[in-house]
Amino acid sequence: MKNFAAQLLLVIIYFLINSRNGIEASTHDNNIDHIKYRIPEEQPYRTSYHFQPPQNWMNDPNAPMYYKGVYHLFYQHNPYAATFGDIIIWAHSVSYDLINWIHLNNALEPSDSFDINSCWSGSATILPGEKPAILYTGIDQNKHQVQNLAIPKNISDPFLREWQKHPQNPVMTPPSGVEENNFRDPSTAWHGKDGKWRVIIGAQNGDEGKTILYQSEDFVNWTVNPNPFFATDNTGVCECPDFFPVYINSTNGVDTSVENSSVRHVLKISYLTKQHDYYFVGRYVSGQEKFNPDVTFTGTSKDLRYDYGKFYASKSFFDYAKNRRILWGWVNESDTTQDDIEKGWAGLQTIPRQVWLDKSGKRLIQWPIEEVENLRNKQISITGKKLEGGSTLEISGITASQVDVEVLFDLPELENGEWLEDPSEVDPQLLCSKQYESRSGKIGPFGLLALASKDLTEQTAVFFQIYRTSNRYLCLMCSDQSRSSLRQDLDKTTYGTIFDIDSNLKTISLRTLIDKSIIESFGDGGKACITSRVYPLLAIEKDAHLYVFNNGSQSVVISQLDAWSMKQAEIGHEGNINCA
Ligand code: DQQ
Repeated sequence: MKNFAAQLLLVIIYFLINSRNGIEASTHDNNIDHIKYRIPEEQPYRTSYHFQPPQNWMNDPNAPMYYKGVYHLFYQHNPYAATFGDIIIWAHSVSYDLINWIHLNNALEPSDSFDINSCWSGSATILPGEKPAILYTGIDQNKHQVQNLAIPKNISDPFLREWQKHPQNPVMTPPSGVEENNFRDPSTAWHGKDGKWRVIIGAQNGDEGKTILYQSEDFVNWTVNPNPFFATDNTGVCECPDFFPVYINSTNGVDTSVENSSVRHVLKISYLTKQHDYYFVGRYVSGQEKFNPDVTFTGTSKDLRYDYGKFYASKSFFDYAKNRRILWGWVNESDTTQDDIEKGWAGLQTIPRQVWLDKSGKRLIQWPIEEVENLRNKQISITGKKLEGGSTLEISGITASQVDVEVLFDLPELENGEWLEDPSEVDPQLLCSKQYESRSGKIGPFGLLALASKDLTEQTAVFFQIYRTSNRYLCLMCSDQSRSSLRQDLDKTTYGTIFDIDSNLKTISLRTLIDKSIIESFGDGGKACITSRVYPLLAIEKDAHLYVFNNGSQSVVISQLDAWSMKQAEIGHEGNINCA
């Protein structure tokens, strides 16, 4: 008996030691079968400064707004599981700086025939007299999609904790020429010069994806415009449309209702069949209630996207406190559903981005909001360091699993770039699929190896490579997840995009926000963005490393590199903040 007790004790001690150590294998052990997963409570992948609900599933950001000194974020949430569910509600959090968050009670839950089967996405509009109003999609008792109105119970509460649904709901039902189950996601409304409100709704009819415009004088009674505001073929439903003006010559944001010669307009559509957010710069023809994009949708890699990685159902708002337009986007998982369930959560929001129109007038620039810099802690800097082709340099002394890194590379003569015969034929994602060591690059590939293990068996390479054609220069930007984890069951798609660069370009910048299982990269000052979700087995916590590398035949110089370990954001329930 004594013997049995001793044996039992040994088994328990063995078990405890192994579960504490988490991963058993050494960093040189490539055989996945020998690697034991960390116990879920240790949560090495839960982010420390990105917005996440306390638990369970999150998808689209909803109704972001600034109201009486407080930022609001609502989001699509399954309160019961870490998977998308039959019942989706609006969860609600508030913040004073868009980085530290207080979770409040749910704002909208199914309650009436017009939303009894879920409260889907929608947007906020601040009505005259500083009165916020929300338009959202209800899945009604027949499982049809309808639009509903909700207003705060008490507008003197800056947290806007309680919302009441309007007695005239639904305020919009599927019009003719729109499928009953493909009519959703009202945008923020704008106020026309004729005093009427306008809002667009995502829709589909057969092969045609479209956005439908409604008008109203009182925000309750809405009339549909018979002609689509914007339409494309073979794209599925146009989810979560976002429509807003941008200044032609300023990084400042502008209120959604502004329409004059200083602004252009942007329409963003989340195409269901593509699962990407595409945007179009163009002209809003207010008299005809139409949007004319400067370039049409091609369904190829030429179309402009906010982000070339995981990023969907985004929504922007005008932050009148700081005169800027802020963009939120949902970052989906690359992990398996089973692992999401075991971790107990799924879905992130990006770090909010400021957006403005590039000087070229052709594309948007995105940059992490300045408030994220308040989390910057220990700093490491490198200046004037030459990186010969084939070299790798570790950026040590920072917490590589939780870091903000900005690198400015001095470029050699662009004439030395790789020749590209016909850029219109290029699929950047395909071009990125070759790993950087086997690329025969001249200027590049150079960039960062993020969330890398010491022996580099795990790494996510975020890099540039410069190309030239007969009349212009191009930069390929890639995020290669193929070696992001020793696990085989993850989505490891490699992402990429290619963009024009100025023939006089002497430097190019790369900023990357790394946070446990997310890598958000901003190329060339925010011209191109790629967000990745990665789940390394080895490169976690103290075993994560960060490197800068060059594998082109030409050397590049790190003109300036700054990397900061990032502090944890304070995200938690009211009265219980501290747990991200
Ligand atoms: N997510 C919502 C819909 C929207 C989709 C449902 C986009 O309203 O079209 O959670 O991700």
